Amino acid sequence: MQRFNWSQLDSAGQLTALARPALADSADLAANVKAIIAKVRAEGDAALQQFSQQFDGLSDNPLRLSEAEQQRLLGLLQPERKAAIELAYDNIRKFHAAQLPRDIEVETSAGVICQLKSRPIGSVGLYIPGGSAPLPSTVLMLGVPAQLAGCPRTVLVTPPGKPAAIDIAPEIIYAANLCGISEIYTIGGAQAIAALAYGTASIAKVDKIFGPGNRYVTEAKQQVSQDAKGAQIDMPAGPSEVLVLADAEANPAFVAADLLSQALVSDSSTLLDNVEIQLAAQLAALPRKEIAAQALAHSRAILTADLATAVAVTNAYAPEHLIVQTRDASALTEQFDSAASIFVGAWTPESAGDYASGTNHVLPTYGYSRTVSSLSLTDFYRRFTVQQLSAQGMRNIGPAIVTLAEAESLEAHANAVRLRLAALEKAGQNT
Ligand code: HSO
Repeated sequence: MQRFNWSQLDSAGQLTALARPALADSADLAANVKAIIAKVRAEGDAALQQFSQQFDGLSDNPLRLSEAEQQRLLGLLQPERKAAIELAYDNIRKFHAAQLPRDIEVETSAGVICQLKSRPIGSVGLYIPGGSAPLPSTVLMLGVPAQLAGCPRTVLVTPPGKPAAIDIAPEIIYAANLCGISEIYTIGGAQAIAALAYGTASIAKVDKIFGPGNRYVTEAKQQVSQDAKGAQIDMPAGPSEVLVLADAEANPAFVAADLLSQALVSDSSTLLDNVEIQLAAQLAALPRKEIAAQALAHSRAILTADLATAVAVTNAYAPEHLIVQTRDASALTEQFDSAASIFVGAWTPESAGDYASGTNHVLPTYGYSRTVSSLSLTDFYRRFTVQQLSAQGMRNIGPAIVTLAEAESLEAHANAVRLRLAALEKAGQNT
């Protein structure tokens, strides 16, 4: 871990201490992804077959995972995993069900009725990473809100297992089925995003694509979202990040365990020392220690003069996950204005929200949480407005509309109202 003493840094040094590692140069990546998307658009299923052969070693990918195959794979699921998925499903469902949007209606002037309505998005596609790290928890984070919103069609895509077999993790299928999803395709990568966005003979196009993925998937999502004929996407995604804010009373072992990802801010140098000792010990015991060691090499510890400065540093960083391990963690929570998801107190590790507390783990990274919200039920709806003016409403606001339209030199807009006001005047004179 790199250590910084905040009060001894000038403003450039403070910016460096909070800088994210630069995302890799993406010129080549963008071109490769563009080519993959173009091929899927031009050749449809044939392109998907070719990419499946090239990237997954599958010579004849059936693309859609049949009901029989889903049942066969479900037979391999261990009972305790099934129960854990059910517990997580219940909590995520409870928390998201409370987010149901409510239509509103307001009479803004006499005879002028305005409504705000929400309706489920027609078809949504969920991208779930597969291979060595399948993410059934992500199926729940995306599938539960899609189910609650009542999206008429929800499809899931996930890369087939290697070597050359359709061995999708049974946990993914079980979580999907709980969320009412049975349309599952064994495709991954940028080609899967292209298929969802534009459709092929076997896979009908969707309106919006959700879910995390590698650099190819993320780049493909960006590209298809910039095309009106493509598909909307959930949010900009980047590598996962966590910031722990801890004071002298925090348990160094807990802090170290939470930290095996990124940044620690504290007003206690003793805590920083003790966390370093714990980190070394816990790292040695991790099965994927090389990966964790690499992540830790980029991580930093920032010592601040007091807790108020620690809060300010945290707000400036705008972390995806913020873990607060201080004496009065709940009270401090109100002071954070930019973290995407906050974990309060010694008994609340990030893993709680990652899996089973009920909150959503699809969150903005890279400082986007200053303005982009965590995924919620509303992301599965489209919102639109309705307005209706009575004759009285037209009389009441028509003259102001004409004045504003004239101020903007938009004659056609002004005319649409003048004409009606004239008709009302005439009718009024005749009665
Ligand atoms: N921590 C990840 C999400 C995740 N957690 C997947 C477990 N599985 C990014 O928020």
